Amino acid sequence: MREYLFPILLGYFIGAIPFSFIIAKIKGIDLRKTGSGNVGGTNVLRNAGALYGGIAFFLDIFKGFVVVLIVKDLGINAQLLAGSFAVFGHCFPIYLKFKGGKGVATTLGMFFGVYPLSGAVFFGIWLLVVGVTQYVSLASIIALLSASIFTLLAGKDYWLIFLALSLFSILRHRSNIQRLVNGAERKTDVIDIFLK
Ligand code: NKO
Repeated sequence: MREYLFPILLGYFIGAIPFSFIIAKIKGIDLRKTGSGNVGGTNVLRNAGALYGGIAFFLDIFKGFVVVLIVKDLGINAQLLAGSFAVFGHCFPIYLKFKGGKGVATTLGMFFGVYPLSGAVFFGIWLLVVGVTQYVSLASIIALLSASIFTLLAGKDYWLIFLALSLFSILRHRSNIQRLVNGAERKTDVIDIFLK
């Protein structure tokens, strides 16, 4: 157990750094009171534009990636723990009274760290769905499931961890799902915002 304490604590405290919240704050925006109210990259993009949104996306992804990288030599279990706790840290950050984001970007970073090809699958599917529908939440849900199923088909024995993390993040999209069903979900033209 003791050898897992380091990955758990590292994952949690790095994952809990609320980069999206901080980046929006630099622009004078309180993310919790703007747009969807979510402290995630999408809400930064929506309200602070491509530069700030891009940096927020990058840092929230990077924290999930880097904790996996740091514990690489400790083996796969340590990597999975560090990555998973980074996602929990992002969702329940001690620095924001435990009210964090939905965990999508940090899960993507963890996927990239543990199994880069699954991260690539996530990224491709996410871009495709967001490009076609402009619903970021829908893109996130489908990309999380696709990357997990890909990991299963690739025969990785940690696929269940990927799927569990994905379901955890999807559960945090309940209000988005409700809006999607009602036709009330906001559209964000991510690709247009970035290319403009
Ligand atoms: O605010 O509730 P909301 O609508 O924000 O947010 C729902 C959303 C929450 O998740 C996020 C993080 C999503 C991270 C996805 C990372 C995908 C990589 C982004 C790179 C963008 C590069 C675009 C280049 C276009 C040319 O589900």
